[in-house]
Amino acid sequence: MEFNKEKWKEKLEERLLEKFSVSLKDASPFEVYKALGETVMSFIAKDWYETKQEYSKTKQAFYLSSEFLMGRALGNNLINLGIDKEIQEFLKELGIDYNQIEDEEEDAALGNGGLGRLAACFMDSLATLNLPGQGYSIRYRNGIFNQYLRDGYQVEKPETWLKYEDVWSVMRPEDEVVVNFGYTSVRALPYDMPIIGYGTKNVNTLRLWEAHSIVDLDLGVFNQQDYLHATQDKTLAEDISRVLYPNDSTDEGKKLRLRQQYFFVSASLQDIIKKFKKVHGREFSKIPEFISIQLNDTHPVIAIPELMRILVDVEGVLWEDAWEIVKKTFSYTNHTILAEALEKWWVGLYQEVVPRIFQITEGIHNQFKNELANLYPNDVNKQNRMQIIQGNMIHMAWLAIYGSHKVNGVAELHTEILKEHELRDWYELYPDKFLNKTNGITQRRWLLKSNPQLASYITELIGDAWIKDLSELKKLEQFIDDKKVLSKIWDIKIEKKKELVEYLRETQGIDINPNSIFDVQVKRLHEYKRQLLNIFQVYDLYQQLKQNPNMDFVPTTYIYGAKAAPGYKVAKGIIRLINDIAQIINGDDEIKDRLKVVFVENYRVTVAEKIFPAADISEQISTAGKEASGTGNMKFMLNGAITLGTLDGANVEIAKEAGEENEYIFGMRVKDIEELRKKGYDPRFPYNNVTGLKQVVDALIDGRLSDLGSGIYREIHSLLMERGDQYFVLEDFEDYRRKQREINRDYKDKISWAKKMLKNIANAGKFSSDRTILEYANEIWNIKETKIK
Ligand code: AZC
Repeated sequence: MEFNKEKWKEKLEERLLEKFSVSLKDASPFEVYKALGETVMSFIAKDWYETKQEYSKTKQAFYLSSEFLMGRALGNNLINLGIDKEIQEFLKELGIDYNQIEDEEEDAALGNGGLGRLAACFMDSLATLNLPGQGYSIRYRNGIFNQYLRDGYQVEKPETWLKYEDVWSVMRPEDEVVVNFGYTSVRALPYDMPIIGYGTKNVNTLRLWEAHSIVDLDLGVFNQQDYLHATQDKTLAEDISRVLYPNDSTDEGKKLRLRQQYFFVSASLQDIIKKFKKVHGREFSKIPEFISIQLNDTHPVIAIPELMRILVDVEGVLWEDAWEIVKKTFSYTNHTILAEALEKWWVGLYQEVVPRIFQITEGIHNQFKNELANLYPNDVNKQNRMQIIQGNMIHMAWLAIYGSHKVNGVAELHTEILKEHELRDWYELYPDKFLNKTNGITQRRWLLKSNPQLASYITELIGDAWIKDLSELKKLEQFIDDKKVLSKIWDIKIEKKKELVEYLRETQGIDINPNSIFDVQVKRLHEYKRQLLNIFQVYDLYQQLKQNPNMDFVPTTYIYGAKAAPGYKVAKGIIRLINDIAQIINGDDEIKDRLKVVFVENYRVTVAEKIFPAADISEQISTAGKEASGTGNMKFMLNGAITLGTLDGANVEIAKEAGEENEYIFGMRVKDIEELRKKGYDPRFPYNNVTGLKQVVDALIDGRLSDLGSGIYREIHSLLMERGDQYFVLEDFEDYRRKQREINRDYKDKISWAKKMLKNIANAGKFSSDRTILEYANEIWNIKETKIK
């Protein structure tokens, strides 16, 4: 976008006056933020409108996701419009600090973790690539909770991003629809957010539905002074979009959750079909030619029976014809092999919440049951395993696979495991449905925005084409022996570490040595991600430094950031354990500055933008086979951190791209785990035989550490020692510790370390979400670039 300073100033002043009756020089940072946001909205309005017009004529992909973890929009929008520097400069001239303005924005945190953030990166790539794609979800009034620490334990407080309204949302009452549940109906009111592509006029849309009651107040009741009763209906309806379920990779199975899912899915499909009819009339057989719908995990899978309902009940299409349309329209992404995350709904509940949808689901189930009986007449077990309704449970993943034309995993290893194990029956039945789509991240937010120093240095070296084509980074390899370049990327890393140090001093009052190694693990807290392995190693290291004060050792700071699902006791215990150990180590004067442990409170997108650029080591240490892909691992790599990881998820591909010699790979592989399981794993073996391990594990129960009486340390101890150490923490400990020592030695050689950094950056090209999205567009959705002039 062309930047005209006078015009911006005029608009901004006008907004401030109209909205707050304040002049630019007296406006508060909040007022400037609001007015600036609205000014951006006014400048993109026309392009947004034209994008919608153009897209309506062509095939579109709709991304149905219960989560979009967007983070802040202002900075990203200005960058994508290509006016970020100009705005910063212009505000500076007016005596306004841009950073202060940016900090007025709350994160739009409508997601839990990887799955939600992936959806957000996909939105950015779709718009940047001029692809006709739109997101649909729920406008949760409260996103993921804010995390605070009290005595080292997590406490949750509601997140309130809409408290002062959101400048990036436009209400569209003309597109409101009604969603019918068994017992009641609610209004679904859409709000659109613009998704501004980088260096293009295209502005895509993320549509979020808000729930409202049909009758806001029951006047009859209200007149009898029974106010609570009168507002009951309103509250019940509004509950639907009130709060995001704070679970990552586990399935809650609650009624409200099912209502949320059906609510946004039904509203979205009604919307999609209404728009289709406007252009194509009643030629429903053309739906797959113009519409592709991606189901992001099992959460929106109820869309399959819902489209059947719309076609059969509302539009009068024959069941058989409708089913053909459905199968060609949907595709499904699986994000996990953890059994507890594959959603299953209890028949009774499903029937109560969406009775008509239950009948249709049963119809689909019966149809498939007959197919199975014909396919496998001699294998009743297999028939039973594959049924959509089994006993009194509805298997949403099975419904998804049966009703989709494509099914994908999110990294090569993950897709292979699905095909060989979890979804083996299905892969045998439908080999052509299965494909892999390795995840990616947008380099606009995760390098250009979060690390402007490294971004502009890269541009200085190889030009700026990488911003739209990340494979360009490969050109950096020509500098692998260039000492000047190597020392510059080292210096940039130090600069970013200093910025993080400053931030953590301000927000948490901690002092960190910027010359120490920053070893970082940021992600949701889950046993399979093994934050426990990490902190065990730290505790062991602490003992060694105490016993051997002259040990040759580069000072190291271990940084953690993680939210635990509020009901996940063990995860919360691990947070307490990290903070407990942090307090001991950080408070030990003999250790000062050699070893430090920091738990960053309330880890979220905005904090992540400060952490990734400052990391030296990227901890990706999940039990092999458990992490479907990971995407944080890609953000670290792009910013020159070296992976310390197991061969799990996308780590496998990261190591392959950068060369295994440029990462620190350790621990059991998937096949080692299979073998050990067969043989029988006894955690007492490493416990008794690995030097130092026993004293680390026993610290949980011998009084050296304290869970303040909650009993959770004993529980963790028992999970390891008596209940089989499911995630092989003890088994992998020794190899992990060995790699940690190697890192500490290698870090001293600055040039060879910087070479590793450069190798990682140069080979991060594959992990752009642009590459991922192009694969989806070409191999699943069949959508084409539609550029606005
Ligand atoms: C995550 C996976 O755990 C992670 O490995 C993957 O990178 C990410 O999806 C994106 O594909 N799964 C979730 O976040 N799941 C939920 C329900 O939050």
